[in-house]
Amino acid sequence: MTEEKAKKPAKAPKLADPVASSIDVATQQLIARAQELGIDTVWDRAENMKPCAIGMQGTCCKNCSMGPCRLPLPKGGIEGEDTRKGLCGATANTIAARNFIRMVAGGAAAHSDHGRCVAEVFRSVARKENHDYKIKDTIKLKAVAEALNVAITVEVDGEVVDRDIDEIALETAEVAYGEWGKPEGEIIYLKRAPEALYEKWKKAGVLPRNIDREIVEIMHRTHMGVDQDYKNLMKQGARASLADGWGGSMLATDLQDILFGTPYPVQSEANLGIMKEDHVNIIVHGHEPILSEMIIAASQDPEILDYAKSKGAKGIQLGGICCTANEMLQRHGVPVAGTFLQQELAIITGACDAMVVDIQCIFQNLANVAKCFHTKLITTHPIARMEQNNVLHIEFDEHHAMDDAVRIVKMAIDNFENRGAEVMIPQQKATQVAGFGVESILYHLGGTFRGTYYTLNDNIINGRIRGIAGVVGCNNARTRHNESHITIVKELIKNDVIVLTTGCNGIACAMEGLLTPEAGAVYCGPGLAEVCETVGIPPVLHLGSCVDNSRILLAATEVVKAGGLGKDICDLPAAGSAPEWMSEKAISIGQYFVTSGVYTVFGYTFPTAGAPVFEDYLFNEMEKLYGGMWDFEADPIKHAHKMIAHIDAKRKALGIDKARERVLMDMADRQALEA
Ligand code: SF4
Ligand code: MSK
Repeated sequence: MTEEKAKKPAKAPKLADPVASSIDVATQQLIARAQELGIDTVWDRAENMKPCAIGMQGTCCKNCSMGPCRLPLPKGGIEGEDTRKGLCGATANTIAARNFIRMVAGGAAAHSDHGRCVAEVFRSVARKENHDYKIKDTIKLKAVAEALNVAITVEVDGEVVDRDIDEIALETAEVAYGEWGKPEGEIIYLKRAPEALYEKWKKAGVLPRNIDREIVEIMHRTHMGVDQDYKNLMKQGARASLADGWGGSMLATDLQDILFGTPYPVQSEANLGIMKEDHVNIIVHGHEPILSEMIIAASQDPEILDYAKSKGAKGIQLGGICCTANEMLQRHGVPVAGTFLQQELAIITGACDAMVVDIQCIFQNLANVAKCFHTKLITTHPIARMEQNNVLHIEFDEHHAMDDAVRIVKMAIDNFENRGAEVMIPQQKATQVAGFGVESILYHLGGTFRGTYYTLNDNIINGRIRGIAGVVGCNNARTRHNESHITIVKELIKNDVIVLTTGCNGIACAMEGLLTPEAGAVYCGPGLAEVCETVGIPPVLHLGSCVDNSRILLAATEVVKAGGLGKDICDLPAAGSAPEWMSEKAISIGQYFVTSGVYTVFGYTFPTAGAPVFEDYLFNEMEKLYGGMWDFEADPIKHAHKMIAHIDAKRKALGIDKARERVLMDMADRQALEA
C-alpha cells in the first residue's frame, strides 16, 4: 500500500435522520441535539454499520473453530434438494435451530438469574438476616405458598389454624429457591396452567425438571456434534422456555410482589419531559427492583431531601428506563423517562446527575456519552460492569442495601452543582395509568358474585371485546422507534381487541397517551370504548416489566378458568406480539407464549429466514403440539390484522362469532325474546 493511500482521510460517519429515527418528538429533538454536540447515538451507529445478512437469516454457525460456516439462502430460495451444509455436515435447519434455542437459553438465563437474585433476597429476609427489605404483601405470600404446595394452615388440637407467617415465608423461600436446581421432579408452577395444557406438555415430553438444567442442556445439545435434529432441538427450546415463563420469570414476579407489594393501578407520567431542571435527576436503568426499591426509599428520606435542598436543588426527581422504569412505576408511580432506545438521550439532556444501572439492556456506549457531560454513571451489579474508567462501581449488597442507596443518592446530589450550561430537557411527557396485574384485573373486570374473570369473559362472549392481545417487547434501532408498537396497538384497540402490555411496549404506549381511560373514547372501537368507559380502565393495560409477562400467562389461565371460552389457552380469542424486538429475552418469551398455546407474531425480522423448512416447523407444525405457533410480519397494519384474523378464527371455533354482529333491539324485540 502506498503512503498516500494509507493516509487517505476516513469518510465522515453518516448521521441518522432524527425524524426518520423515531415517531417521538422528544427523541427526535435529542438525537438532533446529540448530533449538534458531536456525540453519536445508537441511530447514527445503525446508519454506519449494517447487519450481516447471513447472521440475520440464522444460518451462520460458529460453534466450533472449523467455522464460522455460513449458509446463506440463495436469492429466489431453494429449488429441489437443499444441499447446503457446514464443514461437519450440519444443515441449514440444524444451524438455525441451534442458534434459535441458544437465544432461548440466553433469554431464559437472563430472566431466571434475575429471579434467582430476588429469591436470594427473599430467603435472607425470611431467615431474618436482612433488615432493609421486608415482606410487604402477606396475602400474596400465602397465595404463592399454596401454589408451591407449602401449607398455610396447621392442625392444633384437632383444629385448623393459620400457620405462623414467618414459618410460611421460610418454607416458601426454601421451596422457591429449590426450583433453580432441584435434582428431581418438575417445576411446581406448571400445575398452575390449565389442565389441558399441562397434559399437552406432558405428552410432548417437555415438562421442565428445574430452571438451570434446561438452560445448561441447550448449551450441551447445541455444542458441536450433539443434537442434529431440528425437531428434537426445538423440544428442548420449548422445555427451557417453559422453565422461564412458568419458572424463573413467574417466581421473579411473585417474589418481587411479596417483597415490594403487588401492583395496583397508579397514575404517573412518561417520557424525557419528566426530568426537572431545578431538581437532582437520578435515572435508574436495568431490571431488578432490588436496587430501585432502595433508591426510591433513600430519595424520599427527609434528611436526604434536606441535603438536596442544601445543595440548591428543589428536590429529587427519579425516573426509570427500561424495565426498572416499569418496576418503579407499577409499585410507586415513579415516572418513566423512556424506553430502551432513549437511554443515551437521558444523559444528552445534560440534566442527568446520576444514571444508576444494574442488569440487562444497558448500552456500553452510555459510558462514552456520560464522558461528555457531568453525569455519574454507576454500575451496581457484580455480574454487570463496564470497562471504561469514567464508570463508578458501587456494588449493591442486600445486607447493607440502604447504606449503598444513600451513598448513590448523595453522590447524585453532590453532582448537581457540576451541571454544565448545555441542559436541554424536552417538554414532552404524557399521563399514564399503570400497575395492572392478575389481581387488579380481577378487581376491575371480575365479577363479585359469579366467579373470577366472569365480566371480562362475558364481554368477550357478547363481542364488546373482540379478543385479547399481549403486545410486548423492546425497541430496535433498525426500525423507526415506537412506530410499529403504536401502529399495532392502535389498530388492535380500534378493532375492539383489549391489549395487555409489558416492557418497552408499555412505555411506548404510555408516551403515546394510550394508558389512560380517556384513550378508550379516542382510539377504540365502540365495544371496547364502552367497556373502558363503564369500568374506568385504559384500553391498554400495563402489566409491568419483562419478567411480568408471566402475569399474562396467569391472566390467560384465569380467563380459561372463568369459563365459556374453551378449556385451554389455545382456545381463547387471543394473540401475542413483539413488534420491535431485539433481545434474546424476547425469543424466550415468544417461545413460552407459543408453547403455552398463543399465536405469536414478531415484527422487524425473524432469525430463521435462511432455513425455510425449520421456519415452517415454527410457523405451522408447532401448533399441532402446543396449540400456539410463531409468525412474522414486518408491516404493522398487516401484523395487527394477522392477530385479528387469528382472534376471529378462535371466536368462530368457540361459536361466538355471531355475537359480534350486535343488533339494536327495541322493546318489542326484547319482549319477543323474553316470551
Ligand atoms: Fe461449521 Fe459444524 Fe463447526 Fe458449526 S459445528 S462451525 S457447522 S463445522
Ligand atoms: S427492557 S428486554 S428492551 S422490552 Fe425489559 Fe425493553 Fe426489551 Fe429490554
